Amino acid sequence: MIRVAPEVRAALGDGGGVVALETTLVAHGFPPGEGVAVGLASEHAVREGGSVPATIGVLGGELIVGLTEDELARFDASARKLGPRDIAAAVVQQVAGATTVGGTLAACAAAGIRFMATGGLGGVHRGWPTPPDVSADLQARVGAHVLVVSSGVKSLLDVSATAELLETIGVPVLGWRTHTLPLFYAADGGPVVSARVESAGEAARIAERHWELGGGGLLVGRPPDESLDDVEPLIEQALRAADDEGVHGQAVTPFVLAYLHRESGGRTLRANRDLIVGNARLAGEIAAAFS
Ligand code: PSU
Ligand code: MN
Repeated sequence: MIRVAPEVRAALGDGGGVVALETTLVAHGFPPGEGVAVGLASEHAVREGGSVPATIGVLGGELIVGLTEDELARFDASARKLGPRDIAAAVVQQVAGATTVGGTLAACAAAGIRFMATGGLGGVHRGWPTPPDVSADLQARVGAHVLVVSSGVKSLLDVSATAELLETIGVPVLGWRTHTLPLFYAADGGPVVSARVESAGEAARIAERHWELGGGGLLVGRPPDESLDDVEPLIEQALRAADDEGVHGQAVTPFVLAYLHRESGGRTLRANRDLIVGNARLAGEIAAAFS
């Protein structure tokens, strides 16, 4: 049911650095055609960081850990969005399925991968408990012993509430050369992290100690290189539009991202792409330092 690419299997066998990458952002996070380029650039960045990329998704009845370039090219908006609970059905029903952070973490746990990169973690949606929408990305952090590099939590969510929940479930939140959790598009203004780290080696050592103590997931928050500090009004507008159009559940995040990409004249799209690729590079460096 799980197919691990030969290069990934070899790296795992030798104790080399491997970084998992998700496919939901490829299929649903960018306009048609652009997500695949972001996925490929992320793979390249993981290699620059000194590790092997393993992009994860479901195709033809298999959970693939390490998609080929041709396979990755098949991930478009028609792919089913797969959280941890959705993988088995997609495998049995033989549909193309793009894994979220949570879905990718489930695959990491199955394949023995310790590092992952993404753009922004899912979390508690604004207005909780109406709707009672908390991303499965959070719960998946408990069981999978994986360090995730992201630019914090997606700022269309309730970031403070998400940070509180990360504390409750025991996830160390490490700030990459910062003492606050990045706000996805914006570098500053987020909640205080549990520890600040200055180097890939330091992050890798903390992960090692955390796992020795029986801990599960860790988060490293890397601020975007170029901070967009004026998108909050647009986010509020996008969330109102989602509400007006009756968009809810799994469809909210892709709807809001597409709205922002369009209404910002591509500024959020460029920022999103750049932060994803930068996070992939850092994850590659941390995974290499760990090995
Ligand atoms: N980061 C991005 N773009 C994305 C995502 C992350 O820059 O599209 C995706 C991830 O797959 C994450 C998902 O798991 O958004 C969260 O969706 P939801 O809020 O429906 O759980
Ligand atoms: Mn959700």
